[in-house]
Amino acid sequence: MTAIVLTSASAGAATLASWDSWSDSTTADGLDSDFSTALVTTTITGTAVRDIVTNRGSTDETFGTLVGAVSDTQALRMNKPDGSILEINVENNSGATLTFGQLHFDGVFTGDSIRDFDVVFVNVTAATTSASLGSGSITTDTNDVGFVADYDDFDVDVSSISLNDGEVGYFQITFDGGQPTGAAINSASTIDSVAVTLIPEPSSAVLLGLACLGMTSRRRRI
Ligand SMILES: [Ca+2]
Ligand SMILES: [Ca+2]
Ligand SMILES: [Ca+2]
Repeated sequence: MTAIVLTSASAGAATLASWDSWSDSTTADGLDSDFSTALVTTTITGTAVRDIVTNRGSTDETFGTLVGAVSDTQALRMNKPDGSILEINVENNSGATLTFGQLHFDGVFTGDSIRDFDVVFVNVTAATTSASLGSGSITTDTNDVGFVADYDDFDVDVSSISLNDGEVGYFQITFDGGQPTGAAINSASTIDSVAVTLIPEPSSAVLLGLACLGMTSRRRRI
């Protein structure tokens, strides 16, 4: 029994939803994920959403550093003004409380575009906003030309965030650090290979283990 509990509890994070090919055809209702478990409804919206570009994309085959992206050449180009936000929306339809694991993404910028980011979680149902979950800066170099390239990897620990069954919320990534006085009008910031992971509820594994123990006990009594 002990072995079953440990195996279940240490199964690790599972991908909840991901965006890599950006094959969404209608942006007005949010950018549909390429993959999403049946547990949730997910979209990406926000003022930073500009368009899907087919001649850019991260080629490192990971969501952040999480292995799994197919690394096609499509990516999300962002609007440049400081304060532009992306919202990764999650509606919990699972019937249980979900605890998130990590938020992963790849990013690159060119010229004077936005590059610093900060992540919070807004629980719409509970009307609460978390403290900062993480921040960082997208860098660029001569290899990261903003087209098809090996983008920078970002992994943000969001395991302090849970969403109850039926609740709606979103991870809000706010971008900053642009230099709009510059003349580089062709510069852009691009994000790709976005994924949110889930930590399996340890309590479920424990309950499963206890249920098995109970069955064993009853069997022994028979
Ligand atoms: Ca891609
Ligand atoms: Ca859509
Ligand atoms: Ca990556």
